[in-house]
Amino acid sequence: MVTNRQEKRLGMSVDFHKEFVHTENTVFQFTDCPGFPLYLNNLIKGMHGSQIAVFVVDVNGACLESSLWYFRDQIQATRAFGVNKMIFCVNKMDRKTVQWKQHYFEEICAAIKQLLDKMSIKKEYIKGIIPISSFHGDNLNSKSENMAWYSGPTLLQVLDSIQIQIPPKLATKPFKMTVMTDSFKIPMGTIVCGTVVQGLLKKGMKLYCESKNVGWIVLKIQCGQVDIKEASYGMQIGIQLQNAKRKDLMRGDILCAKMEYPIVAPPRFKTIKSLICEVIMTKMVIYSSKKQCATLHIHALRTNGMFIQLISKIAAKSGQIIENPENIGPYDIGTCKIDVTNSTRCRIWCTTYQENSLLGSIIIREDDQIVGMGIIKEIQFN
Ligand SMILES: Nc1nc2c(ncn2[C@@H]2O[C@H](COP(=O)(O)OP(=O)(O)OP(=O)(O)O)[C@@H](O)[C@H]2O)c(=O)[nH]1
Ligand SMILES: [Mg+2]
Repeated sequence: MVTNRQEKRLGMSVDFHKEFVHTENTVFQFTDCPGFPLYLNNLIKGMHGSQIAVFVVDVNGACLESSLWYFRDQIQATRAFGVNKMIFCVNKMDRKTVQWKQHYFEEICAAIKQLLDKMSIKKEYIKGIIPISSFHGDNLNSKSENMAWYSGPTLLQVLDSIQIQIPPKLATKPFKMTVMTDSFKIPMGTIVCGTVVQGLLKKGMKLYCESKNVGWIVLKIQCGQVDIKEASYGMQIGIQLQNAKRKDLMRGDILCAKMEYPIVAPPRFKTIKSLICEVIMTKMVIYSSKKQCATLHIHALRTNGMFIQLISKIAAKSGQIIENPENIGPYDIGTCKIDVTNSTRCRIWCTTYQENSLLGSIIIREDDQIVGMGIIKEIQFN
């Protein structure tokens, strides 16, 4: 989906875009995320809260080969945010050089499987590898006549067969929603879009954000441009809030039904100072002697953090537990303190992983690479 002017000029996706697809049983919301490494930031924000990841891979092996490092990052990002249902679509089977031939598909299939194996992705996470042509619609919602050799399901059949389980603990908690896109004003209030990460939302409820004591009444809830009366865990919705101002709600904020301390909204004048996180660094080594910075993605929020203390680590090679380690290297499981007071954002809202896995997972990024990931174990306030 290339929709805005910048994307049309560049000929590629820059931001993420959402679109609804109705099948017999379900309404799916697709988020088309940019594939170019420079826009990794938008890919991470866009895919937060998703239940299933669909990777579109070019059938041309050379394309996969050249972007393998980045493809690996994309898979890691989805895993870090708890997406454990993956579908791989091998696209462009119509190409003149490919001509719907099975062996091209098999070759790329083997390369994907080898990569997933190397990354220790469990077999049960892989819901299908499907040869498609997005130009001609082959194997998307109807079986391809051009690829009679393929006897597996189409993309929609795979999607329809996947069962989404709602964690019972989160379904009954007070409502919370991450704000995915900046809000916009309409005459009757403000529209804000996001993902329900716990609880149930009903029309007429009062929602809060930040430590403001004002609440906004929910006038309307929409899902897939259809008005609905209530929204539950995992749904991506748009809500109309009475009297809210545009600047009150930004991408990365959390809207909640109940003011809670210290989980989401700390009291006025209190801000989050640091996070105690358990991390696995994949491409970056953090040293206790240096104060290193990196970009943090916590749900739809992007901020920057500084590693100020290494508390302990389980060494990747020996399995030994080391207190106050000198460094945390690739694939060590480390516990560290990350300072977020120099954040580019004036407000940061998150929870511990134990409280809500969708709000307490982090991805650590440097430029166009994912260098680590982790979970928030404790939040410290000023
Ligand atoms: N032959 C063929 N070409 C395709 C097919 N699907 C996409 N393309 C071409 O592949 C190129 C990239 O397509 P996009 O849809 O922009 O790919 P994308 O993965 O969304 O790319 P970004 O979001 O920019 O990373 C375009 O030139 C398309 O015309 C297909 O099914 N067959
Ligand atoms: Mg695109």
